[in-house]
Amino acid sequence: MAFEYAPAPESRAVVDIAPSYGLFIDGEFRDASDGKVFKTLSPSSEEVLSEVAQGSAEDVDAAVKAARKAFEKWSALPGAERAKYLFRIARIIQERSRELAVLETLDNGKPIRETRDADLPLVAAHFFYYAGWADKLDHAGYGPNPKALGVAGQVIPWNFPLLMLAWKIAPALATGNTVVLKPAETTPLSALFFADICRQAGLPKGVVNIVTGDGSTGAALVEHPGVDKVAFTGSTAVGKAIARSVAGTDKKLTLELGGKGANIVFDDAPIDQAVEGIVNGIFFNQGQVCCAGSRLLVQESIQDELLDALKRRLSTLRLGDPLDKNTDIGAINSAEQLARIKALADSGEAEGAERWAPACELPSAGYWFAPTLFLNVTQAHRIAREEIFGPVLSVLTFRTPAEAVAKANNSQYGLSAGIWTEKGSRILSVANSLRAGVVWANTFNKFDPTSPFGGYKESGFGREGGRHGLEAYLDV
Ligand code: TAP
Repeated sequence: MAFEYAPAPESRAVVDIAPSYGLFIDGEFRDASDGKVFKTLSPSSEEVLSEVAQGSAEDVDAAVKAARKAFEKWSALPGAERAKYLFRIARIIQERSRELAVLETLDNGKPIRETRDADLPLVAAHFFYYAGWADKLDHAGYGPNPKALGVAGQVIPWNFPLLMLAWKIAPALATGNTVVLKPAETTPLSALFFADICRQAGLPKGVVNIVTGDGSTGAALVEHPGVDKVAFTGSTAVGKAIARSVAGTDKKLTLELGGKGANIVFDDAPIDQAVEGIVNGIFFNQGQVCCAGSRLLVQESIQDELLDALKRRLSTLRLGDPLDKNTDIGAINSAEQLARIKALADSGEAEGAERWAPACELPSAGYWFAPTLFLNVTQAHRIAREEIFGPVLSVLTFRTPAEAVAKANNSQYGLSAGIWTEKGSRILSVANSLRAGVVWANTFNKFDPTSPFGGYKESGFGREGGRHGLEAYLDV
């Protein structure tokens, strides 16, 4: 692993971060009602990037009222008119994508190569895709004149801050809803830049409101009686608490929660291609991906060959400055998340799995974790059962396809899986037996706005993306 830092060519000078930001309510930035603020920092350097308003219950109330007021006109606009705003937002995102990519990398810690080549193109694509639906809702298969639900309260996590915002806001606006969105406490900045883009696009006041804050701000939003629809992405624990708080109300709810994806490699798989897919499956975004391929299931007969190739490949990954275009592994998003990853990795060793990582020197400032493999993992180990949400791969073996399916399905989660084989018939039969919302064949972590995404079991319910993603925001 190489650790000589080239000076970051994607200079942070392309983004102008203000020393402080307010809440975006009714088309204006304003301070929190009680004047409270919190700091957001760069996880790769621990440098404070900005101070952000901490939204109170009173602020959430003001945002929901603004969204309610805006709803009447927004939902009554012809779909083609709403589409114009969404297309405009999509184009501005494309125009400002370099600035947004650098901003996201600074606030989140993920490599610029990912924000530039994956996050930002997908964000724009999502707005373009749902802009295209806005005037075709009568043809979406939900009968004539499907109606918007009203005010959507949306709570998102820190792992794909702008992309999760796009997944939530684009379909909500296309279908005529208005929104109040709460970004994660550690990554509020791209949502606030998005608020500025809404102003730039001339979006009517109150259609999009951004209330920054911590979990208490999220709870105030979810519990607000003026919210008609709650959309949440985050941990299964918080998702369960939200489901309880929404129970007994007439709020609609969709939950996108955790995962423990199985990446299954059969003995006829092309090894080099599979190794790239395994690396992409678990080390993309430092493994902080709900659908990460965090369990490798490898057929016993090719175990040695595959693991040798995988170790060689891991030794070439570059960890370091996320603004360097050559960086493969960036920083972990927060000190809390790093502590969670360390604790679970320690449990792997304590329970008897064999830990392996390439020779690796971690930067002294910031939050870092070396790409790590665990061998000789059993299904009982915590690292095989619990979501680590970090760059840690648990390796298990199997002999037959039936055993692979049984092990893959032996999880409280059911979000994603991958299959590596040359046999098309095997892809179809294994995919049909997997209880996973998304199954990739001979690839991993491929996203497209036209494809529905979501889970089974404790990974949540409801689908985002594609035509199915409209249903979550329509009274059908
Ligand atoms: P959470 O703690 O669940 O946070 C997610 C969001 O909910 C954040 O905005 C958070 O605010 C807010 N929140 C916290 N407590 C709340 C409450 N009681 N009521 C309402 N909102 C509340 O998760 P995290 O630590 O940010 O993210 C890691 C976890 O999220 C992982 O387990 C991962 O699996 C899951 N995740 C799942 C997906 C999908 S698509 N299934 C995607 C990303 C992440 P603060 O940030 O201020 O705490």
